[in-house]
Amino acid sequence: MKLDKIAASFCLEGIVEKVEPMGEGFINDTFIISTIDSDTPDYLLQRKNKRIFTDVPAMMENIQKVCTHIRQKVVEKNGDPMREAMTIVPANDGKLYFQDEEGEFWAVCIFIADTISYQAAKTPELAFQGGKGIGKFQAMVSDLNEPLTDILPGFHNIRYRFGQWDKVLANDPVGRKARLSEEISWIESRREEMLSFWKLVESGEIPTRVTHNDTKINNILFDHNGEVLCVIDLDTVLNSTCLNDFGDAMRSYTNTGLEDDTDLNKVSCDIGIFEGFTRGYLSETIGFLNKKELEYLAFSARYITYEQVLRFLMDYIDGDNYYKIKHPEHNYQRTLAQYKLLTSMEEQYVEMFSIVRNVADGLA
Ligand code: GN1
Ligand code: MG
Repeated sequence: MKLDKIAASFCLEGIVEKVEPMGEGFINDTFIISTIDSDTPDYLLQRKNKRIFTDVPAMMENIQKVCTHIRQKVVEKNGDPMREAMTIVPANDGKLYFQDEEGEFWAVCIFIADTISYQAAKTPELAFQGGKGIGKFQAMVSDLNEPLTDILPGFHNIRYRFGQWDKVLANDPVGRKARLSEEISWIESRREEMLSFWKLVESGEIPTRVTHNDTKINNILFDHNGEVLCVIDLDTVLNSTCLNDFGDAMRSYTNTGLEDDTDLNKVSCDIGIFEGFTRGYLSETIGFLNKKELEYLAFSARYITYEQVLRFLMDYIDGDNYYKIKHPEHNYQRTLAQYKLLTSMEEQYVEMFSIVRNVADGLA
């Protein structure tokens, strides 16, 4: 189906001028719908990846619940709900999505204009603001009592990931396993350590809360004062541990290189950025995080980075079915770069741990 027809299936204000591709997501396809007049908004149109999101209607319900809740909080604080919250635009039939003739699912939200987004955190100050933004987001949804559907069971659950990993390795569908024994040993040698962290989540010592689960820096919109305006890309809002949001943010913020850098010398964990983000994050969350969460905050950076190494390597061994790739070795390249980041975090872990303790003590 043509993009303009898809756009016309949603309750848009104004006259559509054009629909063009935008961004580089690994999962969905994103387009921007521009409208002719300056007093009507532009929109983001997404084709949701139905292979990964097998229940798009439930996902959109989750997103809507979170957006509605955040909107209310923003209004209570006299903020601007059209800029500080995401606005989902329904289809003409009132549903939160449109399903085309080919069975593809589409969703639209208002494009928040005049914002800044970053691919990397260059300064501790920016990291501080990013940390505050994620902390605020978690604080705002901490009293969201409506249940969310678990649309991605096991998303950041390493026990679940090991289940997938073991199957993919047993099948070895494209015969890549034989030459990856070293890389596979990176995963295996840390299996127990990662599982013992996850057991704390399973036992409830580390509680489950409403979380974002994809807190990369490019999923945050900043304003011109350098403060966080709005957290976007809510596809993965789920009940999980707050630590996953902290850890995933650290995986992207602290990386001095690219997620798929070919020059591994460029990849490392910047401890100043780690500290900046931690300060911002804890300034908003210290009131509700428990002792165990604080104790494992620094570890969560290693946990999520490890999980990402596993996911990229697993997808490579599986024949590249999950992540979009730009060339045949892309997932392998991502694996090496994320592993380099992981080892850099491991080397600096003692320092990361004491930064969290010092910042938390300073706020207590
Ligand atoms: C995916 O689509 P994107 O780029 O926002 C992925 C994240 C990974 C990330 C790797 C639903 O996010 O979990 O960390 O790629 N999202 C899903 O950069 O799997
Ligand atoms: Mg994204």
